[in-house]
Amino acid sequence: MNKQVRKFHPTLQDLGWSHFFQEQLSPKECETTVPCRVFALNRHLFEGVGAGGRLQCPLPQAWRHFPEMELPTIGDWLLLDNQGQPRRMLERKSLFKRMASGREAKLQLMGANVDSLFIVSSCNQDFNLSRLERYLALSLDAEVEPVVVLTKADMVGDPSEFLASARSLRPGLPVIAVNAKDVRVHEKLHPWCVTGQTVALVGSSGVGKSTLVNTLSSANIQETGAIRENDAKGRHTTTSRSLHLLPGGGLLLDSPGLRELQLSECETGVARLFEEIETIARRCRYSDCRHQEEIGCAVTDAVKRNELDDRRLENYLKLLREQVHATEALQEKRRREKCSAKTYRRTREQKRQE
Ligand SMILES: Nc1nc2c(ncn2[C@@H]2O[C@H](COP(=O)(O)OP(=O)(O)OP(=O)(O)O)[C@@H](O)[C@H]2O)c(=O)[nH]1
Ligand SMILES: [Mg+2]
Ligand SMILES: [Zn+2]
Repeated sequence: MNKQVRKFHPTLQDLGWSHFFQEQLSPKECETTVPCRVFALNRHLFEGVGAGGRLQCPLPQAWRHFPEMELPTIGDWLLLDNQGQPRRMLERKSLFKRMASGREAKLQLMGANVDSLFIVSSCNQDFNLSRLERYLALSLDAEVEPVVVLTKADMVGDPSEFLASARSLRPGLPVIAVNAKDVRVHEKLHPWCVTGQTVALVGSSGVGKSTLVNTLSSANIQETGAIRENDAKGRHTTTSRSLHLLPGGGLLLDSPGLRELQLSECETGVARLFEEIETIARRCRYSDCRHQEEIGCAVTDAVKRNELDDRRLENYLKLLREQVHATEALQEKRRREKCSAKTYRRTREQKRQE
């Protein structure tokens, strides 16, 4: 099929549609609605793509009171009625979320129905194992395959040290060094960028996420920006999330660079990533051992015997503490919202009876 035609008239399968979503439709919905995937969101206005092409439409007024988790994010599937109005959102196959930056305890959805995650970092000062572990925990929690993409390999003589360090984070983890500006990146990332598969790009600002989108789409669709020379930090060029259909198949979700990924409700991901520490911890004398120099702590013993990396243990403990804090803050917020929703309904009921 001609590449241009394919780009503008995608089938639902090109857009990531599968049995998982089809099975959620009632016989009536099959007749009266059409599915549409969220490609971009601007407050309450969404841009979607379906088999009929691209459309822009506001989200229903009533949805504005929905909790964050029930509001659509990039990558979600919506069912539209024959007026083109969204009727409902379909259950997600996967979801990435984090604690929003700022003081208020708030969840931020980062993308839905993603098949693999490109954790992008560069062969420069951005490279940081503890930061990579945060993203790995995020993907393992969402049961999405992680791939570490190390950009700017062309800027270092030999990227093998970066590759080896990243590979040490998890057995079998795919780690690929690339020059994001070089067309050969297609070959290297092809296994994940196939028709109907959605890949999300995450990482700090300036690591080359949008550059990868441009090279993989063979087009200049995303703005890119130079990094600061002294510390290799980016300038937050991309400011909103967006989904892009690749001419050769596959979808890429570009996101703004994160200063720091604050995980939320990600206990399973942390446990999966640090499985070896949790296994050693079963041998600690006390079941509530905090692995901080307590008597009979098998974990700190393993560090002393050089069987466990001190940095990795520190990061594990830090992520666990953050999880407890984030979960408590979110539970408290949800309790408050439940109370105010009840009051809202009661007042509305009273007004109706008057
Ligand atoms: N030499 C080289 N430069 C690269 C590579 N990848 C990205 N760049 C450059 O790095 C700078 C930042 O790239 P962007 O694609 O804007 O980075 P980003 O991750 O999208 O950044 P934000 O949108 O701010 O999150 C640009 O000047 C790119 O040309 C690479 O592999 N090699
Ligand atoms: Mg960008
Ligand atoms: Zn212990």
